[in-house]
Amino acid sequence: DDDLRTLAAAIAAETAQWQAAPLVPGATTAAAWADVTDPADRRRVVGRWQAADAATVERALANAVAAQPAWNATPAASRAAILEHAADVMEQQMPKFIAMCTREAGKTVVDGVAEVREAVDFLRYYAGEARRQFGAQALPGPTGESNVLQLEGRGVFVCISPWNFPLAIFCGQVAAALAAGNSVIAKPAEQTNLVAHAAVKLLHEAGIPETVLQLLPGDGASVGAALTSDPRVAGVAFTGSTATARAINRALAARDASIGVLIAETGGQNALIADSSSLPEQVVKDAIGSAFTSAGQRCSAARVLFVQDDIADKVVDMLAGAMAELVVGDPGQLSTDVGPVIDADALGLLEDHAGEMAGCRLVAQAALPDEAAHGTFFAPRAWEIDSIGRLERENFGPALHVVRWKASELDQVVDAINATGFGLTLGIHSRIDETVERIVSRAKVGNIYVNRNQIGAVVGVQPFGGQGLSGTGPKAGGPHYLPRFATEKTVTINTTAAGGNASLLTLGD
Ligand code: UN1
Repeated sequence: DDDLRTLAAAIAAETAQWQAAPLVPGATTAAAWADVTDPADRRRVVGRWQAADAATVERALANAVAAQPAWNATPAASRAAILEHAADVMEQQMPKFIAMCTREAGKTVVDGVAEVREAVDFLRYYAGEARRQFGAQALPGPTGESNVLQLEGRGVFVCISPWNFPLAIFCGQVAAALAAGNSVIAKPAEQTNLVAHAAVKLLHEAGIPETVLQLLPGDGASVGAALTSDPRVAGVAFTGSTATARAINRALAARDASIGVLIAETGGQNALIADSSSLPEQVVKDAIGSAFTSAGQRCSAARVLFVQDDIADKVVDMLAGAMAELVVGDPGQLSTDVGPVIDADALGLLEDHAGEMAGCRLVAQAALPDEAAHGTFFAPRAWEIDSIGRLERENFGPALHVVRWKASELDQVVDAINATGFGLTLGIHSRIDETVERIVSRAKVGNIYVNRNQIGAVVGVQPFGGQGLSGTGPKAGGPHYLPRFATEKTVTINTTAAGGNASLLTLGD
């Protein structure tokens, strides 16, 4: 706690005005600057940013194409070493990056620590995976022949990252694409350009060439669409809404000269199933942690708590009591549990949802402090509803729903969750092994958490990502992610031919 207090003081001392502009060698953007304001208090300007214009996008693509062969030819271990160095530097600059996450994205201090930790973990993890997976692999074959399989970069990769993990997911996508030998054009979410800009600067200082990693702030309709429709782009890593993933997929498919790959992590309609053998205190604690941490703005967050009827009254009462204790407010204060939502649009969608829930029983609503009036805050709420199918969309914020179920309905509960089409996280609370196994085998989801909270997947430990409407895979922070950013090359050499070509056997080391 003392460490946290020291950190909070260091964060509070970070009062710089930050800037984000395109980072594209050889281009000058004349576009106007826009203010960035603090989600906790919209009167506070924390910096300004500038969107890339069309000429800057074009220059970035040309730079990226020209830079990729030399980067791809750089040994994977050298690429990894740069990313590992960047991870060390980022760790040293933790207060600055946490302050950016707090002031630009409204993250609490505790969330900010987790955010920087995860970014550092991603940099180190994909560096390690590049060292492990990118050496040439000799394959067995007939005598007189050598067969080698090697991974290399696909070309130019575009990384389109979300505002809810403005540093962690940004660094995860970029690190994987770079480690695999691609040149990268990063287009961060418009809400969080400042932290992305600082991350790119840090990576450049660590040794990534400026044409190998470029930053293009801007909106999806102009900058994003210009990138994804361009046949020079070999692949796109995207985290965000299912609708945007579909649009990117269509844009990639429509290009005549190139097919392109999409690696997408998208939304969820995540459930927590608690049966009557579970402990109500633990169910409530984990439901609250999973639904309201990060103001519910995680794709992994719990949205629907399915509670078995014989413990439902107790759980609902305890949930209401615990929600009344939630401290909503300034994310820079260590006492705050729930900060603001990202912007006025997000708040509007949540208020619309509250309107749609008007006919349902409101289980609880946390209190908003007076200062919240200046920020984009949504009071955490829980409603009782009759079925998960009643939710028409993912409600990306501190909104939880409770559904009661009877012992005979376990399979129907899982089928109803599957029927949403989303398949990201699932929480199970039960002390009956058969029940857990039955749910695990039937559920079409990517990450299942038993008797604990269902957020906070750890890089390399809990590979993260969903199925169906929740994403294409492979899972971030897992062993299959990095190869998806690469293309495979098989080289077969006749070793009996004059000259032997024996020296080629070290190809790709
Ligand atoms: C997301 O919200 O986009 O498991 C991903 C977690 C995080 C990933 C969430 N590691 O909550």
